Amino acid sequence: MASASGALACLPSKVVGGQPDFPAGFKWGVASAAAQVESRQGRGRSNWDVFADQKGHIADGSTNAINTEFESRYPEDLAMLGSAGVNAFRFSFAWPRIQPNGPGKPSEAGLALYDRMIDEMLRQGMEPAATMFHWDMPIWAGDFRDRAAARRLADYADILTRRFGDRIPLWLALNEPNSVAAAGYAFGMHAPGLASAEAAGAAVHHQNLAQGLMLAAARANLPKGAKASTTINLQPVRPLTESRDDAQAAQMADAFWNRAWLDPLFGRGYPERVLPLVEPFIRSGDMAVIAVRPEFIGMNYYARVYAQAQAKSPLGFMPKVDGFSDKFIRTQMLPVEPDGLTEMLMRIHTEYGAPDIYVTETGFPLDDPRPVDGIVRDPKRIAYLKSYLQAAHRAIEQGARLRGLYYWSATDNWEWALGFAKTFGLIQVDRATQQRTPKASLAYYAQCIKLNGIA
Ligand code: IFM
Repeated sequence: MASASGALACLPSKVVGGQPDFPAGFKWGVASAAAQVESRQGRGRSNWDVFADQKGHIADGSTNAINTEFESRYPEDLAMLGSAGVNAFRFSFAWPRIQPNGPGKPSEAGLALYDRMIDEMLRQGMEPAATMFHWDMPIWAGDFRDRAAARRLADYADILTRRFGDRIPLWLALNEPNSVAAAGYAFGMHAPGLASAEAAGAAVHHQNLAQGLMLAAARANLPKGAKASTTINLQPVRPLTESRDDAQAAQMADAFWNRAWLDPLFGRGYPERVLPLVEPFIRSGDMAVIAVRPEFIGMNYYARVYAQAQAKSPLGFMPKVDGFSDKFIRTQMLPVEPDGLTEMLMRIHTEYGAPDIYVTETGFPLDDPRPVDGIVRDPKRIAYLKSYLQAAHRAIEQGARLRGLYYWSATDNWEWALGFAKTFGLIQVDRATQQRTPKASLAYYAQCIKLNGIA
């Protein structure tokens, strides 16, 4: 097996001896999600299986049937990360593996698989951080138009936190409910492929409700010291152009993308602009369930969003990630905007009562070369990662209580509707052979971890 220390040889020489320091106990993590790495073997059918099996939904014509076979190959991946000094691993449970055929009693085989995985993370020196729901919904559970999905997720959260609460100190109820509501229910690009304002409003409120119920179950079950919150894809929003329409679109986009999740979670109710969408679904008592006021928040950050007014869009705007593309350095799908990370961290810090923050994802999809001498050389990823670490550190200097950062992703994987062509990993996975090869960026990350600073 190739190792991260082997990859050190191909790093630029200046990388050693950097600073500044990160806080003591900082989590240097990597992130992953079941639906993007595990195969379908041994689990029930999911909403994403249905979506991926329909022609035309996945850009490269692939499906998620095999992925990187993490469910059997995890010891190799975790060993490679452990040898690089990675001290935290964010993964998700596959709900269709835990409750494959219906509500109620979970599958013992499914639970036992995660017992083994978690034990292996701990053995490799990595603190597990668990996402309970990262988009893969068993088909029996329906979708978020149905309020009952919230109760089903709460039962699932109860099962998980009872079984694994003793070994997992950091829990996240949902991953990016805003991406789910936007891509899956407003814009039809992700499962379940809906494009309507009504479906989007239901998906906002029922996910917020699910989150509140899941966190109540977690709080009842978790031992002292274990923390539970959620993860949102938080991005500063700007208008695409200087037009008045785009300025208004940006306000709506910020309300839908950021504030429809943060505001009710911290007890402030829904922002006014989003109310007409969610109001039909709110029942008495819901807002109190949703107002969890968590002690930390998970934030995924890649780049800013640029809002364009569009009358035909169910939400009145379209999000553009690369609005001013000529001004940006671009990866395979996103611009590189480190300063947006500082901005968003500071916004959470100042507007939401200075909670602890974990950047639960950030990363860069690049056209990586084939390995040479057991290493994939990816100098751009190193440069981008360095700039994001610097941006994160600037926020710490300004007071943000950033406690950890999880690079997305541990390995190359299945990027949902974009298939396998977008590669984010610190470890390359050869699709034909499943061979794992470390990238130079993993060795760079290892140096940062060792310094607890920026190499
Ligand atoms: O791959 C996704 C992940 O599942 C959720 N956050 C964004 C990543 C990159 O697009």
